[in-house]
Amino acid sequence: MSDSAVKISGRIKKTLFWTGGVFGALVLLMVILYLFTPVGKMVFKGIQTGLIFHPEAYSGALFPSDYEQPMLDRINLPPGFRIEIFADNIENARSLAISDQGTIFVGTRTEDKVYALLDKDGDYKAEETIIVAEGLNMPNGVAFKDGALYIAEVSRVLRFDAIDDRLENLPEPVVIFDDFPEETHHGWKFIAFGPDGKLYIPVGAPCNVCDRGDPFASITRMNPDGTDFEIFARGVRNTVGFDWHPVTGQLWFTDNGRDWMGDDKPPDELNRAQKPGLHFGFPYCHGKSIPDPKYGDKDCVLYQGPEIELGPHVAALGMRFYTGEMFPENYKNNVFIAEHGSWNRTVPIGYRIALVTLEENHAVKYEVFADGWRHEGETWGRPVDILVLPDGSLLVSDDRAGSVYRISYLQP
Ligand SMILES: [Ca+2]
Ligand SMILES: [Ca+2]
Repeated sequence: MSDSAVKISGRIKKTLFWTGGVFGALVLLMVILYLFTPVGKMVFKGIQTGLIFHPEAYSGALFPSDYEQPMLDRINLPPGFRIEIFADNIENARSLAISDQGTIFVGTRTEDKVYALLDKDGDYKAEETIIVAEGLNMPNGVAFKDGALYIAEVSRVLRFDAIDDRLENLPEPVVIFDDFPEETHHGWKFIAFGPDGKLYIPVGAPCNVCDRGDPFASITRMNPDGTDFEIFARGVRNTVGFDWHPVTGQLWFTDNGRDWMGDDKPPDELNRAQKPGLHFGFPYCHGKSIPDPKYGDKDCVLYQGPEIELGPHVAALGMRFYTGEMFPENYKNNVFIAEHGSWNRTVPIGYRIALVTLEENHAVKYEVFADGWRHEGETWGRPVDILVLPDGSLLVSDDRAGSVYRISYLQP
């Protein structure tokens, strides 16, 4: 071979070497990025079989959208309904409660604050936001009773007496209870007062699936002064929303199903507790009849199944019975559910408000009432809680867009 031929062959080898190297590095980078997507994680853990390539599964996963502004023109509602901003720039807006005087309290989970929203002129737009408390540990839960605001942290419950008269000059809180576990996994709490005058407080399971015994995976209750603590219901993985039926007075609650069992199971749940002492299945059984792979030898008939199975991984959080007069008659005493939206599913689901219709004290129908918080692969908002205002309109909190919306109805 001549010298020039050797030179050319050397150059080809070099080019091939570098091309191969760059290509290999790119492939490796793509594999690493894939493993960080929700689908990649499921494939890696063996929960998904086959490498799934569905555009919906990835959009927004690697490069999350920076939409953090409400995009209300994207929301779909039935005819006659409209949605507007009640309050904006409420970072991580979570649970909602209303006082006698109409002050709206908003808890947070990733912030350390609780807000009060004031609509002073009654136009259903809050013109003032007051930080009621800060420096708290996941103060997700807020409730109002007899002039006092109650706030639930992970392990404590605080009470601020005569709150409405003292918003400008906030009182020191009274700690009514400080004995809840300190685990933060599912440790944030939704709270509400029942028709029995007791404060209901769930304790989530501190895990995806585990059996840690009382008081984990339960709904507890106590008097407003923190006395007579007891466990009301067991087998509840993580409820972040409940309400009492306006006629029967029975407790209904959402429960978030476990993760890593595949895209389509288990379902989230809407449950009904007709009496104290029931066990709702977790961690042994999910939905109506899905035994857990880890605790698979239990007969699901032994547990209280849900009233209705909701979408898998939808993250059903806040729920309220519609007790207002503004909406058409067919909404009366039916259930609105805020679905925060999935993270543990190939094709995302949720990011909407669902409606569950009841007949004879049983849930018979589950349908979408409002959607569009996830639009063309971009999640710009995530509904958390719902509150019926005295005029019959609904407030909806959104912890991604940091907003509180109002949904109203006018006969079309
Ligand atoms: Ca106003
Ligand atoms: Ca259950």
